[in-house]
Parts: sequence; C-alpha cells; structure tokens
Amino acid sequence: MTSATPTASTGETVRLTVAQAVVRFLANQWSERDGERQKLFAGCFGIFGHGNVAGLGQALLQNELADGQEHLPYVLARNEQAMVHTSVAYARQKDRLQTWACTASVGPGSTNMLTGAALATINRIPVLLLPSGTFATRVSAPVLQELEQPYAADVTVNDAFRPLSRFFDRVSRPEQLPSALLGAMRVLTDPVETGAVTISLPQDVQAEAHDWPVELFAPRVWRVARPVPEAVDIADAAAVIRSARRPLVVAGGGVHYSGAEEALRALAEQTGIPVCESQAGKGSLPHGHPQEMGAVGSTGTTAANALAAEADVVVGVGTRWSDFTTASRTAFQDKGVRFVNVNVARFDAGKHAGLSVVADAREALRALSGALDGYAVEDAYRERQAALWSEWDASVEAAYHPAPDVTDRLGDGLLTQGQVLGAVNELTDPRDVVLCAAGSMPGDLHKLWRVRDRKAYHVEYGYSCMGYEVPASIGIRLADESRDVFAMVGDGGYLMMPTELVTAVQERVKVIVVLVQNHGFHSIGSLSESLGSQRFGTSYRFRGESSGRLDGDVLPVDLAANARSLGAHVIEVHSLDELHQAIKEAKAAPADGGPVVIHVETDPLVHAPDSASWWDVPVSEVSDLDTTQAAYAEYTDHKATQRPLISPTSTPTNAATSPEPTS
Ligand SMILES: Cc1ncc(C[n+]2csc(CCOP(=O)(O)OP(=O)(O)O)c2C)c(N)n1
Ligand SMILES: [Mg+2]
Repeated sequence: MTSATPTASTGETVRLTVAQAVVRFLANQWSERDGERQKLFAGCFGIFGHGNVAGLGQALLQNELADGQEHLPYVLARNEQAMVHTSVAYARQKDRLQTWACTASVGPGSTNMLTGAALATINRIPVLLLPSGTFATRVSAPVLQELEQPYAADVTVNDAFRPLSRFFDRVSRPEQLPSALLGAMRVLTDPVETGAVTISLPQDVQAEAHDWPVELFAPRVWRVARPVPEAVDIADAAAVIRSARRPLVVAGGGVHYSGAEEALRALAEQTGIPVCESQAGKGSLPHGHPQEMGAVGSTGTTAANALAAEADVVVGVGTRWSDFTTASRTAFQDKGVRFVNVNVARFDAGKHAGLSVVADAREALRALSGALDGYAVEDAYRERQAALWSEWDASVEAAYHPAPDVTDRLGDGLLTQGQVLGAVNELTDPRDVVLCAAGSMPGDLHKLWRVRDRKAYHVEYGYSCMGYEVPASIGIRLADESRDVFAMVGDGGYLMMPTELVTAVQERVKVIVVLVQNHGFHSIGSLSESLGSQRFGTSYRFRGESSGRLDGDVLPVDLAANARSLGAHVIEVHSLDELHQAIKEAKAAPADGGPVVIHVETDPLVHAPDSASWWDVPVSEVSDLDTTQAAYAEYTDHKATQRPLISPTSTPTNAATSPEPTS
C-alpha cells in the first residue's frame, strides 16, 4: 500500500545519469507504519569494480559531496555476500521498516550476493540488490567477466537472481527505470511479498544520461500494511479455540515484525493458553512469564514439546512452520489436532490444512482476545505448564552452571558451550542482542537463552548461513546503537566470513564477537555420529601420515591472532573467571571503539539438554557399516511417527463434513 505525496506533473525535467537518478530516488523514499515515518534506505553498501565505479560509484560520490537533504550514505564492505547479510540484519532489527541498498560490480561481485539474496527471501526480510550487468549495447562484448551462452545471447549471470528474488527487473533502457524502481519499493514494503528485490543495472546504462520528469524524485511514503482479519474468520477461529482443552500458541517471526508482543501477552494472560516459539519468534513473551514455554520443535524445550505432543488445537501466529518448528511433523501427536493459522501471508496461513486468519498478527490477536472473552483453560492445564516449565528451567540452570562431575572431565582451559552461553546471558543487559546463524549454537540458544526484551534475540535460522554472524552484528549495531551486540560464532562460521571485522574497524562500529573455538563442526559432528557416519570429515585436523585420513593432530590455527590482524581488540580466555572478566571488559569498551573479539575454547563433546524431539535427516537405506545400519533402524522408528497434518479443520461456518450444495 502506498501513499505518495501528491505532486502534479509539471512537464519539467532534470538531466541525470541512470545511476544518479537511482541514488536520488532512493534517498527520497520513506516507510510509514502506525503514523511513524522513517527513511526506507539507511544507505548503500558496495564494492566497486568496472561494472559500477563510473556509474553508481560516480553518483554516490556526487551525493556524498553534496551532503544535502537527499543524502544516501555509502559504506564500503569487504565481501558482497556479507554486505547483504549486514543489510538483512539491519532490516530485521528495524522490524522490516528500513533497509539498505547494495551495489556490486559485474560478474563475481554480483554473484557473490546470491547467497545473501536467498537468505533475505527465505527469512522474508527486505533488501535492495543492485547487481551491475554487462553492456546492454553489447558493442564490445564479451566484456571482462561476462557469461557467454551460445544458446541465449541475452542471458547474464544476473539471471541467477530471478529464483531468489521477490521482484526482479533489468533496466536495459533509461525509460524502464521508473517502473523498475516503483515496483521494487512496492515489494520491499509489502509484509507478504518482501524479501530480496533485485534491479540489474548494465554498466553502460548506469552512466547514460536521460531527461527525467522531476516528479520521479518527489518524496514518497510507502505505508506498511496492517491488514485486518475478516470477522467470519475470527469467529471461526474463536469457536475452534473455545472447543479446545489443551490449546497451544506457536509464535513465529511475524509476532515480532508486527510488534504484536503486547497483544500476544494479553491473549495469553486472559486465556491461560501457553506460548512457545520458533527461532524467529523467540522472545515473543519474555523469559519468566508464566505462559512462556520457550522454544518448540527439534531444538525445543521439553516443556513446549510435551505440550505440543498433547495439544488439541495449535494456534500458529506469524510462523511459516519450518521443519525445525514441527520437529519434521512429529511434534503434534494428538489424533484430532487442529490448526488455526494467523498469518499476513495466505500461503503460510493455509499450511497444515489450518483454519486461516489472513491478517496482521497484532490486529488478529486483538480481535481474537475480544472473541475469546470469558474463555480460559482449566486450572489443571495451567498447573501442568508450571510443572513442565520448572523441570526444564532446572536443566537450563544445570547447563549454565554444570556440576563438577562434568567440568572435571574437561580438558585444560576448556569450557562447556552451556557455560559460555550462560555467562553471556547472565552478564549482558536485558536489551543486549544475541546473534547466531549456524553450527551447534543456534539450537542451544533456542533451547537455553533467556530472552528479556523483544529485539534481543536474533538467530537467522531460515537459511542458517555460516558466515552471517560477523556482518550481521554490524547491521544490528547500526540499527540500534543503544544495545550491545554479542555475535556467537563457531570457528567454522568465523572462517567463512571474518572479513567484515575490517568494515567494523573502518566504521568504528562496536560489535562483540564471541568466537567459540572447538576445532571443527560440533553440530554436524554430533549429527553425523547420530546418523551412523562416525563424525567423518567434521573436525579440523591434519591428514594422518599413516592413516591417510583427517584424524591427525589439531591444526595449529590461531583465530585470535587472525582477528587481531584484522584490527579487532581480542581477549583470549582460558577459564570461566576470565570469560566473566572479558564480557565485562567488552561491555565497558568505548561505544565507537570498533569490534571486540572474545576467543574461548570449548569441549565439543558436552551437549545441551535433550529436547525429546527429532529432526528428519535421511539415513542410508543400505550400508556396509554397522553404525549406519543401526542408525537406519532408529530412523525408520521415527519416520513412523511423522504425520501428514492435512485433516480439515471443521468449524461452525465451515463444516467440512457433507457440505450442502449451494446451487
Ligand atoms: C554456508 C554454509 N555451509 C555449510 C553449512 C552446513 N553446516 C551447518 S553447521 C556447520 C558447521 C559449523 O561449524 P562451527 O561454526 O564451528 O560451529 P559448531 O558446529 O562447531 O558449533 C556446517 C558445515 C551451513 N549451514 N552454511
Ligand atoms: Mg566449531
């Protein structure tokens, strides 16, 4: 939904290059929700090459030197994938109301952004990508880095963005630019459609001049919609919930993006319905709230998973029902379980054959509260929630503060991952943000992290992309400088993308990176073992001289020195006391002092408490290995508990049995 400031067409024009027009247009875009306006673009990240240095590069320079009302700040990044991650993290922290543009050169610069594009689209986070294209005129083709396809002369590497983008256009002539830009803004600010938006800009077109109607650059306000639910859907949803004895709410990222936390809390308190959360929805209720049951699914709490197994009505709010949330469709075991799905996207609202309430989460929850007036769960159900929660909370306490029988078995200077997460949780401020994306920590954080503020938990688990953490920490901090950001990153994830520490140094952005060194893949190592693959290829070791396999000594890798060499202030810790001191020192570091890295070594063989859950990862059906055969037998047992979740949810106005003919 848009509301453009009315500007009559005057016939007046202004002569600018395509790139200058792009920059000027972007600087004049605003978003608005609940009466609050903000610039839609905080700025533009980029890396220049021959594809954009003379086009967008010139336009951004001209803009920086003018430094007026229409300013679009430029920030030089180190890796194109990373700058998309930074933008996505920024936009997520801003509840999708503000984002960045990203410019990259032709060829590898642009295709480096593909992983970021997929991550943005899967997580439904707005970001504007401006890959540069090879010559539209083709007069000197093939230009350096051009893909030549004998079967199709118009294909470029930028066509690879099409399946990853929610909107794609290629501006081969200046006249196409206005519709490309307007289409892009529409999608970026639409809560249903949003994701990666790509406008491919051929390098010659970027530098070409055109006479633009001045109204192209008039300030525009894009109102981010809050669609209201239909009364009949709310009535049906309320009727289904009223018939429930063991209802359960599953909160997803939509709760946060809509700012629906207060409405959810009101509904939970009014009805006594317990609430559990997906990764994106974690923190929908604060830790310690009586209805807060924490994470659900494969990396869930035993409390949430016990309630999920028994639930007769499951109300999904703003969730896309990923396999981690449903424990690969084994989480909900009641034979007659029915689903009510509140979602702004009809696509998600229809999942699990649920009763769809297509609406903004906050609006729908408020309407549901009204429609559920007088309904509450039985006391016995509340008591069960409390008992399950205190049992789980005790296991979190034990993971944060392990008993001597666990710590005595640890190697010299090693901590457990639970100790590290516990120390960070207990020594940070409630508003500080914890961040992670891949490895064993997202699962452990989902289970164990005690969230005390709605924007304090940021785990990217739609794409779970190793390397997101360092660049994303910059985005979060730029979005909100009143919070410290703690990026929890494994050694594997760090090695994928340490580069943006340099960008944090350049911009004097204070981010705190907790680098958890366990010499390989704790996560995939454990998964491999549980599937019979014996941790093959999951630890960072020398190739053994006699075995010829990767089972030699631990590699002499010094990631602390690596981070120091990139300009970060690095603190190495070897004990719990030193970790406590390091966290305090990092928090006390100057707000504009750049990145701080805490390097800590952990034991990869101590696990977080079990979720009493499952995740579907297919095991080889035939094998020479006993371990694989045993894992396959266990796999088939779990497969038998998987459910299709396709039963229709019948309601008073939508009786699924024997429908009456209407004509
Ligand atoms: C870009 C990318 N490649 C591969 C994977 C698959 N993967 C998931 S976790 C993981 C290992 C992560 O290692 P590390 O960061 O050290 O964390 P740890 O498992 O040790 O906690 C891998 C390879 C991924 N998620 N992302
Ligand atoms: Mg590791």
